[in-house]
Amino acid sequence: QITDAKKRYSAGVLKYKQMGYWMPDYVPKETDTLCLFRITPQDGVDPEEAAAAVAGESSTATWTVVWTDRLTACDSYRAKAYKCEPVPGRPGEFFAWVAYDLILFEEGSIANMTASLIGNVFSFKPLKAARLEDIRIPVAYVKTFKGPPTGLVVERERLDKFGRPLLGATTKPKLGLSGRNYGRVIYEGLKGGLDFMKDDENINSQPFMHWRDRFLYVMDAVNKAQAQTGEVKGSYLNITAGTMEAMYERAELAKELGSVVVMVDLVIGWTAIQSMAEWCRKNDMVMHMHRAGHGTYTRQKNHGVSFRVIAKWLRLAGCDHLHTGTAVGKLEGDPLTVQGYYNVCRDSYTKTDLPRGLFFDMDWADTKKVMPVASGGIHAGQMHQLIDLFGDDVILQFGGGTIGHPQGIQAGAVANRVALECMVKARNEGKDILQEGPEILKKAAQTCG
Ligand code: CAP
Ligand code: MG
Repeated sequence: QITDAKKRYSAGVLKYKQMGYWMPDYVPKETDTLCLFRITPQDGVDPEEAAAAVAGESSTATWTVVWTDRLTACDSYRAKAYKCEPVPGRPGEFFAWVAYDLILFEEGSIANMTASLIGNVFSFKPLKAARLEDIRIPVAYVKTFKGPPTGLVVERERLDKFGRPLLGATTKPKLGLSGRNYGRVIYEGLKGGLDFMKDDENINSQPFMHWRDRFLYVMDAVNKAQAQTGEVKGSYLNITAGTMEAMYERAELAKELGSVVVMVDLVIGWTAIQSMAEWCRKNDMVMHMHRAGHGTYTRQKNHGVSFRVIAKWLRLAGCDHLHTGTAVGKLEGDPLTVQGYYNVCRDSYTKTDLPRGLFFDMDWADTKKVMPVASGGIHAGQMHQLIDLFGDDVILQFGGGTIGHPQGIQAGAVANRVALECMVKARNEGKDILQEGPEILKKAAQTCG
């Protein structure tokens, strides 16, 4: 029997349908997790078989029937591929819908859910490529997560800032500054009018600047800027490190020095993210998530995981700020798709919206909202486009667009704040900011040198 199965398998003849993973009549339950995969079967592989194989390999199956199947209640444990359709305009690609029973995942664990859904299946030979496009996580499973430690409503209350996007900047150059020079950049940016400054994704504790030096100089700068401006300010202290112990140590010092926010990189992994979110929850700290590394698996249109799925997992795992793209800056992303990511961060109920890439309704059961962060090659001259695309609940982050200002860092920060305020005012007065924006910005620029 095993030799037969191997032959069939090598010849591309799959038997996952026969094994029970293809159920075209299945009506998904409200408590099921639903996944939409984009699959590209190898030549000669039947798409429905491929869809069934995805269901099988991401739940209970291996490449052949095993005797021990009969010792389990296999009907509930098997995932069910219930629909498979060609992707319009993309020959060779198919959408496959798969349903997973609630009992398949441990409560409150993104690590467990992802080990099934993106575990083996992406290197499965009968598929040339596979991409997890979207996911509907049932409200019953949503309720097993605590979500963002602070959430955007409480964050605004703590900052006492309403009715406009928040402004930030990433300190540049990414690497090489000493603690003292670094602190100067933070001070000038905040004093000039930014709400936040930010460590870059790759700054941790390198020979040119030990993390403690960075934290001390940065918090000194934050305190001085707060005293001078009378506003609450913050600087995302990147606590990413090689071990959880080191991250906790760094987070503790950030808190002791009076920081309102800490930052981690996506590359620390799901379990570390959930642990740091729990720490932030207990310590009234905002958690900034930098999505470093995501492009390695979100960018290709036919293989990997869409960022909208990553954003859903991150909202449940718990973060307060999330980099979600800009559509107008230096990094890849089209406006509608990027708006779909913003919906995932900010909606209480994510409605199906195909142009924005949202394939399912999803009830978030009032899970706190994440503040999306727009960054990557943006500058004050795009303020009208950014406000038009993303509205008020967003952090606009200009790194090069602040620190690269011809008249200096503080002047760059002033320019951003002036551009933001004039554009919000124009929008609130009912002006068509997309049309009139550039002219309004030019005039405002004359008022700030
Ligand atoms: C931006 C940035 C951010 C990226 C992240 C950089 O600097 O600091 O890491 O924008 O991308 O290193 O490029 P600039 P995303 O403002 O000077 O471009 O937000 O898409 O995750
Ligand atoms: Mg960066």
